[in-house]
Amino acid sequence: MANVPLDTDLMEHLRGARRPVVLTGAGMSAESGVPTFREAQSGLWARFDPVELATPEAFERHPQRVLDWYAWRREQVAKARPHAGHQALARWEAACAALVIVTQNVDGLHQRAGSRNVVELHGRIDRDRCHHCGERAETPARVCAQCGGPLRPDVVWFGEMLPEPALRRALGAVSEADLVLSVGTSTLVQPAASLPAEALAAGVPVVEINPEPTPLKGRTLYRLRGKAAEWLPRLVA
Ligand code: BJW
Repeated sequence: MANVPLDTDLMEHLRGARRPVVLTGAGMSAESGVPTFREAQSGLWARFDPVELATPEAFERHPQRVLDWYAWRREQVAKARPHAGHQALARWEAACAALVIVTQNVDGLHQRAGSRNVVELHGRIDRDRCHHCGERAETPARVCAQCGGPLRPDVVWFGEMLPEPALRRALGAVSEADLVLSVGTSTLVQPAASLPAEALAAGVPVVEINPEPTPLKGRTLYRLRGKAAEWLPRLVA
């Protein structure tokens, strides 16, 4: 928990970091009221089948079912507000312009807290794009203005490639990082999960903030058990 004394090595890594990368997952938004995916009781996948809702095949078979589910999730995201952890990361970026946030989250909460250097690996839930040609929809509509294809949320579903520029930026930032924070992610979904693993393989310190264990392991891993909104303001004073 957040009242345990901080390891001196860890504090030195944090204070000395010149090119930090922060990887965030659904747990980062949990305290803002956005549900995670894989938690046993409260996770979305405990109540809904991802194969039926978060794959291109599901959208092709039952488009309205998928659109209705995303409309419900968009309402949740619209109500959410950034918390003290998001704000701490925005302050860190103000003090360290090289900081990069690589997020798997689709909710835009980092930007709403003031972070600018944010790489979105899994897209954005508040935008639509064409399922056929990929063109983003600028105004609400059902079909694409370019090709007439069906519009869908601009997120990355299972079996789909991540946006190439975002993945390239994330890989580049991690390859140059001198510290990686992995916050609120189960590190189960590829390729995002490989980012902290690559840093550990290169001997770069990785600080993990999570109330639960994850598969990450390595000599340079520091595990902080607890929640993002408790730990981050303490790490980034
Ligand atoms: C707290 C907290 C608090 C709670 N504070 N912490 C190699 C091997 C095996 C499989 C694959 C592979 N490569 C690709 C795959 C397939 C697949 C994959 O990885 N599957 C695994 C499940 C096995 N990956 C893909 O399909 C990806 N595409 C791809 O790789 O293309 C090439 C390819 C395709 C097919 C085959 C091979 C190559 C695309 C992945 C897209 C993921 N999409 C989703 C939905 C996004 C849209 C939407 O929002 O609807 O993205 S699924 C979901 O998982 C969402 C998340 O971004 C993502 C990651 O989840 P995350 O963020 O880690 O959340 P949780 O819930 O898992 O964990 C939350 C954590 O927070 C927990 O640990 C809690 O304890 C913690 N927590 N409260 C801090 N307050």
